[in-house]
Amino acid sequence: MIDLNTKASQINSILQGYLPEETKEFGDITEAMSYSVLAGGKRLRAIMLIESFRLFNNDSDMEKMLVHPFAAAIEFIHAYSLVHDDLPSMDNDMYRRGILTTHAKYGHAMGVLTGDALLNYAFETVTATLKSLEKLRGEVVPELYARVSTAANILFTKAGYSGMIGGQVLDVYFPNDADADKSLLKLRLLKMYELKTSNLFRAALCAGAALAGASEADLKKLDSFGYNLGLAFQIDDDILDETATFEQLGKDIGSDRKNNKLTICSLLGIEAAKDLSREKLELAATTLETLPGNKEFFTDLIEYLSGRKK
Ligand code: GRG
Repeated sequence: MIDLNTKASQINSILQGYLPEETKEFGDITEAMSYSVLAGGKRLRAIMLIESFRLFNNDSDMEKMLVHPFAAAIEFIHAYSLVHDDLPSMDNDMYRRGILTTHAKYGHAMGVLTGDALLNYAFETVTATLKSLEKLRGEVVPELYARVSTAANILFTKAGYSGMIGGQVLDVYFPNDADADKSLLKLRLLKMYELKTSNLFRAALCAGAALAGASEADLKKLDSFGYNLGLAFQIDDDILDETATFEQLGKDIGSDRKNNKLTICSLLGIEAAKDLSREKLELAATTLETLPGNKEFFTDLIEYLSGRKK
């Protein structure tokens, strides 16, 4: 069985290495960036990015010099999305990962700026890898430039207006129209979940594989795998928001109900939501079978996700 805690600790070391050095030269911004990133978290996206690379490639130098910065960058993007999602103009949450949210600790403006800085810093981190390519092979290898630019494009597109941000737009402006047709509401919710949550899963899997030199056909399979994994993850997130405790989640529970949000749980009921999550994980498992490499990690990940408690 996978040891996600050990893997998360390895990611924390990587993140510490890539975060900017703390300085008061620009007020609290570097402290708030570290606070938001290092607060904890399962580090699933970074772990998936590295494990996806390993399905196709076992070059440990390349993993360290190219894949680790991308793993750090996806956690910077994820952290920024959480910081902004917690703002008063969005979900207005005071706790995340067991501690005060960034805006609750540093003030509203610093919450906005910290999210902005983390997104920008993700871009700085991945583009800096271009400088290390020569060191990796002793010469400029165009193929590696192509891989980095493909991976960066995947990451920032999936996180952008037609990806994760687009999903947040649907989330914030999605009408809680209880009278609308149930199957239409379900379709709209699943589209929003795909955009908001599946897209960073897809980005992790496809960017890691692109860095490894995976084929277009395998990237498509990973995209589908990440789609279903992300949907199951978000459905379970909704279920946990209803059923878990503050101690388990490290954040206020019942947040969706507090914000009068329509979720797959409020629409279908908890049992049907659990069935839907299982169905998505089964689809993910079927796609996984068609991928090359040692898939033990991802098989275990599906197992973990089918019973996750936090
Ligand atoms: C662009 C502002 C903005 C938001 C984008 C991702 C997102 C939309 C908002 C964050 C809040 C949220 C409920 C996102 C859905 C994805 C999700 C379940 C995030 C929590 O991920 P975990 O459980 O978090 O992996 P940890 O703390 O473990 O890293």
